[in-house]
Amino acid sequence: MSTNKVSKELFERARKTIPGGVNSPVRAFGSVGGHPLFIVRADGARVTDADGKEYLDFVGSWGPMILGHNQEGIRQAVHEALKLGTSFGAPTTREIELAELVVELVPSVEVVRLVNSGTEATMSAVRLARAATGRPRLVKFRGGYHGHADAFLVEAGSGAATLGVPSSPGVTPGAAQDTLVAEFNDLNSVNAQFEAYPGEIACVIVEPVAGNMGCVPPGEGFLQGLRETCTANGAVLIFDEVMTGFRVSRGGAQERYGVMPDLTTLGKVIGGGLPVGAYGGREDLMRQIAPDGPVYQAGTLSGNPLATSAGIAALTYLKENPEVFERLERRGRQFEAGIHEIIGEGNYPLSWTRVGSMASLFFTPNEVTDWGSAAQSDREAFKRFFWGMLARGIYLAPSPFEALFLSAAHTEEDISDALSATEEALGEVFDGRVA
Ligand code: KE4
Repeated sequence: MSTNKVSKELFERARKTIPGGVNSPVRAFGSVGGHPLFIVRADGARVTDADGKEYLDFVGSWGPMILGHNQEGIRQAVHEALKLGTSFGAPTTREIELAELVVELVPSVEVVRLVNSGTEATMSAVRLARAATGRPRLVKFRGGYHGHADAFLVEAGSGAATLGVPSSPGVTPGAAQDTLVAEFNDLNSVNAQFEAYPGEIACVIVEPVAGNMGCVPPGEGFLQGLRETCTANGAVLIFDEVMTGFRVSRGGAQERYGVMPDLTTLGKVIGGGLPVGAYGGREDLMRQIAPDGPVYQAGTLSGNPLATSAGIAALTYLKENPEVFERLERRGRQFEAGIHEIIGEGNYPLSWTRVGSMASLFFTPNEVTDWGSAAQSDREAFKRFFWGMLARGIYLAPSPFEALFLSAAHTEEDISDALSATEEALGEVFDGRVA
């Protein structure tokens, strides 16, 4: 358990005025116990907590920090934007620049609307799909997480799964009744929903690489199968690329796997660490969004000048330095090779998944392909591993159902250090016991 005195005191103070002392549940260390670290600064691949301790960071603010923390170009861009004011409530040039970058980099996006979070992006994309098709139902996947809008809090992943409330109180039957659940990597379970509800399903929303049950790659043909099923049934295919966008390749999962959705939702990297989300895709769909069309969606701070300046800096860097993805892939391969060496031929009851610079070490010896297999993870063992890594200066997401993220700031030596810590921590967790 962390004995970080100042963080502990801050947490006790925070709990007095903020639910759980945090502004997003998964940060509360609920599934690993103890109290969260209060972070006071971050640079490159490292974060520093309120007790002055520095950690090698594999949370990366849950995905946005693909260039590392406090990246020079992003910091400068925000600094310059700040001199001109913080919010105007009027259109700005930067919104055009960011929209043009998204359209240029994300293959299927022709028109895009900027919002303030991934949740806003996904809830708006589903609203659009329902409006465009005149159908009420959506299909999501067990363990998939698309933010906290009512319709998604059914068998949700990420913090909802971590806290054991995958279907949250407060979500009324009316809000949840149109949400159908299928199994990730199981096309039959998707087709079964279309057969059960012919002509009623507006969309399928999928994390093309699941990241909220841990990192679970799509099986061969799964994404293409979803594409064909949605086309055959006149349903909208939504790739929720809030996590995978600009991460698993510059053009996201749709570029990596060559499957084009009708709508794409984005977040995290698009804002360079400031609050930006976006949804976009086929022009015939997006032109139905107000004020072009009747589908209403709005936001006071959507396209905010500071946030868009950070997003433009982040995406411009990725556009102009495509070799970043090769570097991320090399670091990912280095990490993977080290993990495979540690796991060996069943030394430990663990399995590893990775897509580019997002990965997961699952505390189950079986291959993880969906929520059912991910949920077999030994949560107690993960908890001991988490604290063992923290004690060695490695900051992982405090949940067995999250991905770890590498950034362009992680060096070969950083990965080597993380592997040494992993080997030691696993030795402790399993008492040096071979599985
Ligand atoms: P936000 O509303 O948190 O910006 O985005 C929601 C969202 C939508 N879609 C996907 C695929 C996502 O991963 C997320 C948010 N991811 C979690 C981490 N697994 C955010 C962390 C948190 O809830 O604090």
